[in-house]
Amino acid sequence: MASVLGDELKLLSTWFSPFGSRVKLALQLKGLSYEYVEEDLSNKSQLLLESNPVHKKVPVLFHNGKALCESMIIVNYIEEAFPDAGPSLLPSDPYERAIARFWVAFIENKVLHYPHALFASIYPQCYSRFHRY
Ligand SMILES: N[C@@H](CCC(=O)N[C@@H](CS)C(=O)NCC(=O)O)C(=O)O
Repeated sequence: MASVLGDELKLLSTWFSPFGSRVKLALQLKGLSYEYVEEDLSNKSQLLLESNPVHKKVPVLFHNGKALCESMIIVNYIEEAFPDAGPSLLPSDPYERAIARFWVAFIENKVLHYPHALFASIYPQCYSRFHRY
């Protein structure tokens, strides 16, 4: 995998997170090397609490030590911060890009949340008390 000179990427996530997998896929498609740190959501690390104080959720991507939260924001950031690495994650045509974003929203609302909700009901200790499930 290509590493961008001087850039250090670290992903904080957990193995079952579809949102973390989304970021892993983007990094891998771009050919960017990164350090992976597994988070234990039943005993959240200081790193997670400090880097995502609003939601306290994974994934969090650290780029040269700066934290980014929310998987789609991270994916868009990867695209913008590394335009020359690997293929573009979205089509260049604005209409095609809008269509791709439509399907991202569809998958987010209709597909991703179901296995996630099931997992949350099995392992409630991994999810916030005020989580929407
Ligand atoms: N909208 C967030 C969702 C992230 C999310 O729900 N992460 C779960 C793991 S799959 C989490 O960290 N849960 C911990 C909690 O709810 O306290 C994103 O896209 O990054």
